[in-house]
Amino acid sequence: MTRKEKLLPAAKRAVGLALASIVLAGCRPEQPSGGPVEWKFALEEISGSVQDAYAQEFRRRVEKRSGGTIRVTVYPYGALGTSDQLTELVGNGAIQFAMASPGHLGKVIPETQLFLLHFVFSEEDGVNQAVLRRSGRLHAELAPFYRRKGFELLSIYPEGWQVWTTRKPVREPADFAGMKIRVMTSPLLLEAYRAYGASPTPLPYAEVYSALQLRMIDGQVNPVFAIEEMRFYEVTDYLIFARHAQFVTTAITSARFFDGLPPERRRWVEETIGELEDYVFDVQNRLNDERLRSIRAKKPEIRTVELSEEERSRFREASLSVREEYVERVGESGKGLLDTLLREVRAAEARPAPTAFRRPLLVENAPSASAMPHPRAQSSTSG
Ligand code: 6CS
Repeated sequence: MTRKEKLLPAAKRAVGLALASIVLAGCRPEQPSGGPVEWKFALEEISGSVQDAYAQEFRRRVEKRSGGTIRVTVYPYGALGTSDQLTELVGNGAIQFAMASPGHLGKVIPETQLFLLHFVFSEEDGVNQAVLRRSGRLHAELAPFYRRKGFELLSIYPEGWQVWTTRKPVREPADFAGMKIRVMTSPLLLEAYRAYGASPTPLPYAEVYSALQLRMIDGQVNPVFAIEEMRFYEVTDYLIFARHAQFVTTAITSARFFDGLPPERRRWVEETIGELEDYVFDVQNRLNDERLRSIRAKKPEIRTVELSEEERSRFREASLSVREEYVERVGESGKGLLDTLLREVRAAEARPAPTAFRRPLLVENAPSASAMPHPRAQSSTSG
């Protein structure tokens, strides 16, 4: 699906998905003709997105390493199915690679909902990147939970800060009261927004624009690049920057496929995945910055609100009970993973790492966030 294309109506898409599954299920990665082997890589995002940049670079590097013996086909969101369906397609061997975001994957691998908790990451982007690396402890502790479900966890990477898009300003949890906010479909997200007094509404990605347009929901949450490319900004009035969570995604393949690869091909995959960590980190930084400028240019009347530290601390306080809910739902392993994440973030913050830096959240020409008055205190907000 390209950025300009309209989203398919649900029924038409369902038929398309069924057909795509049948077609793909009949394909084998090894080509009997002796031509290049085809690897299929499916995305939860459209062409031009962060995930697309990742997969296109994966394609370029793997094809080069293989000397033309492997051809990688990238399927953007909408071509094969919803996030849940892509995970299924990897599981049944119809495709070889996919992105699987914890916001949806949490239904299959509850442990991954760790990344849906609020205020667990550092405010320093470089620290978060370091903590999520394939060589890190968190990756090592999370990978066995993917294995249990038949998947190899290739990479965990951040796609930027989550931003609330709303029709009214939000500065404290009470501002969420009764607000229907669309969330991804993992159950912990319902708890995360109920903790603020909102009415969370889980929906697949493709249905968000029309739900906003038809006012079935009042707001949604996604990183800036996605708000721009999915045109959510057209049907919203406010962008609320709370730095409450990073959008974290994972790249997966099937364990059976991965284990069955000849050592040389497995090495090509592993080397490429390793190189893409820094690559995609830079891409998401750039896209989130550029797209904020683009939203402002296309819709100058949109208002941006960046919460002050004091305002953030009220949300942080309200979010803490959801950590307990996570541990309760996931059990001892969840407690271990949460402890590891918090410990790793603290340790990385303490290290003078060259990549650790705090980027200004709002790009140039942004209205001074902390200078923005609370709507209850003053009558006008701008941005
Ligand atoms: O909100 C969602 O459902 C989607 N958002 C992004 C940025 N990527 C994939 C995910 O499915």
